[in-house]
Amino acid sequence: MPVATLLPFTATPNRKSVSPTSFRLTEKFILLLVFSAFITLCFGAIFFLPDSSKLLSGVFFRSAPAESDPRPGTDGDFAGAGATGRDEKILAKIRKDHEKALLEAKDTLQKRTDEIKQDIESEKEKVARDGQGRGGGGKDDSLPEIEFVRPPGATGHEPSDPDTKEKRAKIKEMMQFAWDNYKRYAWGSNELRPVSKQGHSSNLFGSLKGATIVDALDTLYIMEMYDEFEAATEWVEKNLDFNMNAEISVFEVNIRFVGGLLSAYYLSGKEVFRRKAIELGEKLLPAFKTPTGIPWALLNLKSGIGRNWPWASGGSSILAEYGTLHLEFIHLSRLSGKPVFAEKVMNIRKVLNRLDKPQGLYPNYLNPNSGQWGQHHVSVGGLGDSFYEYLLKAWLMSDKRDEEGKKLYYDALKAIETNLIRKSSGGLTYIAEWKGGLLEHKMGHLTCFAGGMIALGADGAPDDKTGHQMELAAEIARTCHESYARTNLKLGPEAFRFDGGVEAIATRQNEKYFILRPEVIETYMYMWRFTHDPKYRQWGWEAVQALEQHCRVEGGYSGVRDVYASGPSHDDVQQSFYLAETLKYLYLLFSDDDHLSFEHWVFNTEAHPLPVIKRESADRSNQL
Ligand code: DMJ
Repeated sequence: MPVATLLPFTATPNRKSVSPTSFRLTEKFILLLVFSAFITLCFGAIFFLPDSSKLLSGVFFRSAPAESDPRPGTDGDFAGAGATGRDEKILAKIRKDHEKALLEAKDTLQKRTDEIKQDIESEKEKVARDGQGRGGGGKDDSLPEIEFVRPPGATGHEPSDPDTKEKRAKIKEMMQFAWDNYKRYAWGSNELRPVSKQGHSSNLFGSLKGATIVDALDTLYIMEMYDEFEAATEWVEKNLDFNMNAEISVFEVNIRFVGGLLSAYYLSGKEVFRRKAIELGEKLLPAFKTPTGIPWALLNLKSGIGRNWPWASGGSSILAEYGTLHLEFIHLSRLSGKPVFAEKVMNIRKVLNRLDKPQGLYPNYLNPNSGQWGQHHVSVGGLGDSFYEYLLKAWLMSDKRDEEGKKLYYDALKAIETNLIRKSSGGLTYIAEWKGGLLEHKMGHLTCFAGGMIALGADGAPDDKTGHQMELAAEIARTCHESYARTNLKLGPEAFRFDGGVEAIATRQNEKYFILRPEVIETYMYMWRFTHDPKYRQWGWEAVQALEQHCRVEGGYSGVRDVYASGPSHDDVQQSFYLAETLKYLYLLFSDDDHLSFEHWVFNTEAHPLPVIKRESADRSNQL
């Protein structure tokens, strides 16, 4: 049978093509109707649906990575256009930018996963090339040689006062107990289950392993537990592996793993930690591959594909997550000779600088595609906290050269004071949360770190001749102490309220737990260093006693489910931050001030000490 006979009539090759003019009038009418319905639908979708209009202004007009246009106030320049010639130039520019943005957006939308992976690979190669340009190959062995100089105060000496000495020794014993049990029952796992005596992992680390080991390295070192430090180092050398198909939290891995490795390097000078920190840092870089350069919250370490928490407002990234990379990434650039790390975090600032801040406040949610705020929730506790901390510490860590960090911090603090800080009728100062302009009179345990932060910043605070900021820090420390003192177990709840007739008390069942968090003790440590008021050591010691009485179990330390109950119900998790932060801050509270002094060290948000980059050394090496 000839092929032609199998084809439908209109497709017969020999048949003359049907011209539109040969349609009948009714056919033409129907075609016209279908066509106009289609056009209306397209325009309707683009201009009238709220999300689509956001897409237009958000993705298409702002999709070029923020790095590509660092000029401030670009939008404003267009608004003031007056003369015709200038108008035309501006219009031509808008048109050109628009076309470029459309092409980029189309390009991105059409990319398949394998192409995205390819982009990531090219980015990785670029990172390696960057390194080569600075005298080394792309591989680990090509890292620039650097002379290791240990900053002062990595270890301390015994306090002269016997009581303090004894308390400090007790805290070291607690560390020994927490570590030995982890080693015995959960070696290599992320965390220990001290009641059931087995390993535990949360999904924050995907299939990464050894969070407790990496988080504890520097605490072991500063407590001079050298055998344990050696065992931990050996585990890192042989087992710490990042080449896995694991989706991790960029923030958690940065503060615990990158931060822990960096500190271990700066304390011990062992190259393995520098190598591993840089290797992991490079693994995190694909998280920044978003239209704005604001990183994703979650990243698959193998594929380099990122995404945000499904619960985060409109696909947003979280302030405390993308805002808590700065310290580690600056050090990664320093240690690797690769500017890419510092560039990524400086770009985050650029994006933030261009945005309007409601009442000078930073909302917790920011969409990485559009570069626009999500819901207007503001908090100095969960979701916001360490962003503010890193602004201040970026300035301090730069030996006070990072003037932008300084300004951003003090401006933000001013807005927090005006809008969020309140005093209860019983005289307790607290930091409330802000939801679209309305205050929720609740303070989280996490927020209690702010006492320490404000004390640390009080020193260089502009226009603070009266010591107002130090007073504020002391008031917050007192409130947080009250949140402990008003419970049965003398441990603080996850969140406490100042409404419904209560002050500094948790009223909701799901806010009554304590998971060995450090923030209140952290604030005591800072307050002690700045004031030497003995009450801070006394409050710290009360916490030690409560931890010993209610959290110490046969196989380690555990959180408790309800701090108002008559006795503890254990949650069976020994969090890695208990060894990284809680015990370290307690130990430093009972140590002399020159042990990890603030003059030479800045603590990352997981209490990992990073050295201040002294002006002289920065000038010498012409570095950050
Ligand atoms: C730690 O992992 C860090 O301090 C982080 O910034 C938030 N809180 C936990 C401990 O509570």
